[in-house]
Amino acid sequence: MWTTLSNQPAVLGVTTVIAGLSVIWVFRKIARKHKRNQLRKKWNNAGKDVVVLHQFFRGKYCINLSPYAVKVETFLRLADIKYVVDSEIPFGPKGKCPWITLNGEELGDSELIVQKLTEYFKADLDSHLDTRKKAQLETVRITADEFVFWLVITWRYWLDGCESFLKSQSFPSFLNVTFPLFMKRGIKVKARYQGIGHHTPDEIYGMAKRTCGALADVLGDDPYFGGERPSTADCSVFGQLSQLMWNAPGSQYEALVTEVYPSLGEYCNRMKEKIFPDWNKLLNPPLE
Ligand SMILES: N[C@@H](CCC(=O)N[C@@H](CS)C(=O)NCC(=O)O)C(=O)O
Repeated sequence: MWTTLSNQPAVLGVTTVIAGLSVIWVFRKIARKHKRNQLRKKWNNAGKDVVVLHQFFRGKYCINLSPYAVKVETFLRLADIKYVVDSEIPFGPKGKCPWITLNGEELGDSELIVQKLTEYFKADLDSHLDTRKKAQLETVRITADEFVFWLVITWRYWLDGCESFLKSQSFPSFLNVTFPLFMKRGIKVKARYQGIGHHTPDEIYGMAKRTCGALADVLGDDPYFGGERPSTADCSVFGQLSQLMWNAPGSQYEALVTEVYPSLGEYCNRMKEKIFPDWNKLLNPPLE
């Protein structure tokens, strides 16, 4: 026996605490599963071919803090697909936000969602583009979804410690304190794995500036990346740029689209006005 009589109460105490925490953990898991099942019934009753878009709560200036949620909502509107929003369960089958429920089927990942909706609703936003332009816009989309995203979140959550970002959200006070604590560390680790986290803040800003410059050059004098009409790639670019435009108040990252490359800021406003005439009403709190 490895315990002695003198440390038996301590061992008993630790065992009791572990057992207590395990019971709480199991109950929380069951409660969550039950809640999700209840909500699932509600989502399944949204109506045939009505998309339930699961995403984070709305922000003060931008309709979402997730660029991918803005992307999917933009696509839904451009494709004229009926949808309702759920913000109770923002993380989906792949542990990421956003995700959708369509006719009882759950689907994660913005890109797979857009592909599925394009096929299912026969809603091709790119039918006016030739093969070469489509290919060019696919590389623009990948730049936005897979590179701009990392630049922005590395700065937002780690380098800036959530300071500018929190000004753009209506979080309850306890979250304003706890959110930076876990996000700063979490994103630092992820950014290191991705690779971007090994660069200096100046190098990361330099990359963001060059990428925004390239996007501004691709846009040129056109109103949208798709030319006269927004394309699928516009959903992604708008999703990512919306984070600089509205979720980075007073920062040098916001200035990238308002001062350094103002055509990108004008583009954001153009997309907002065309696709979300009710933008201000969607905000939290709504703007009159
Ligand atoms: N490739 C995914 C990325 C989604 C994603 O990374 N969403 C973020 C919020 S903006 C998220 O859920 N992060 C939580 C995590 O990575 O654990 C998509 O296109 O939907």
